[in-house]
Amino acid sequence: MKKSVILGVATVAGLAAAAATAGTVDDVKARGKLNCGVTTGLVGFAAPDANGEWKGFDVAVCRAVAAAVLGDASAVEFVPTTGKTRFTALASGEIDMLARNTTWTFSRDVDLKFEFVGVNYYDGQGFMVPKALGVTSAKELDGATVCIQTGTTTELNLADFFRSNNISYEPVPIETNAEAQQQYLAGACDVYTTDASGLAATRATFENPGDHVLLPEIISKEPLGPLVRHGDHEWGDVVRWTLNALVSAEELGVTSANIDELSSGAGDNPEVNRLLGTEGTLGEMLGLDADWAARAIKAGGNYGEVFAQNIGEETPIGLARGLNAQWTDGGLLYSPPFR
Ligand SMILES: N[C@@H](CCC(=O)N[C@@H](CS)C(=O)NCC(=O)O)C(=O)O
Repeated sequence: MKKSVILGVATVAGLAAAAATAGTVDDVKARGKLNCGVTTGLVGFAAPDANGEWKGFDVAVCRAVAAAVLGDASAVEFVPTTGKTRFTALASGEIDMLARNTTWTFSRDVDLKFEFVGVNYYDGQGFMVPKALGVTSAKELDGATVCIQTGTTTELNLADFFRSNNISYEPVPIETNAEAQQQYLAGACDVYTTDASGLAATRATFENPGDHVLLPEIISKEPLGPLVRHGDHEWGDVVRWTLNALVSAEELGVTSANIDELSSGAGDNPEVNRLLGTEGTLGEMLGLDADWAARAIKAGGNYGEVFAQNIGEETPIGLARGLNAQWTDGGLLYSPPFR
């Protein structure tokens, strides 16, 4: 068992090393389409709507990159991946980037040979239980059956948490969120544990969300962000600075409502002008044109607009900005400067 796990990891790293030599920016341009790895479906983050169109907070990152590189936010092939398949899909070159509630960890960066380009959602692992169980703390879960997605940090944190609290659990391994939801609602497990944002998104789709409670414990740090293969720095820069453009746009007050006016050079803030390409040559340095960031921001709005529209307090998912507020509002979002 152990051997096959080690071999599996070695294979992913080997694939990544092989695929990283290719110039992904050129591949994407030549293909005319961005292959973007997402979840198999998590409403609010990445899921097809009634018309089969992918929507969500992570989907917005894919669309922003496609808009920046290809000038078309719809030029994206969304490739569904599970917790287990996502890394092989990226390492093998099947996808150009992964934008799927993936936690930035040491071993994924260093050992699996990926490059996290930033964080688009600061999260932590939580627990959901049926209200009827009467449980008020995760420490009361001794002996519980727990639905848990394989190939995730969730699995590892769960083992750490129960061990350090000297309690035991019985894992019910599952592959996708849809399966977790089904198993949990059918009573196959007492508890569902995953990133708190995933729990909120899952609970929002329940017929009676009020029958389920999120326990107070958040047992880990889960900085979620987009990633690419190690070694292709030009591509890493494109994805990193596209994400930064969305974050900076919010900080600088660039919105869907004023971007057309500001992109015509009407603004008098020099950083906004550099971001939108009316001053300086940042786009050229990235191998793109001057309007790359303006297009990325227009695709779905700035970071705050993307958040509010897909997962914010006015949506059924109802997430507060919390740690994902701008640093100027007491949160952790902090884009390096555009200069
Ligand atoms: N952040 C954790 C967990 C990510 C994860 O797989 N979350 C599940 C539960 S929200 C998910 O995205 N499921 C969607 C799917 O199955 O496609 C990790 O990177 O390992």
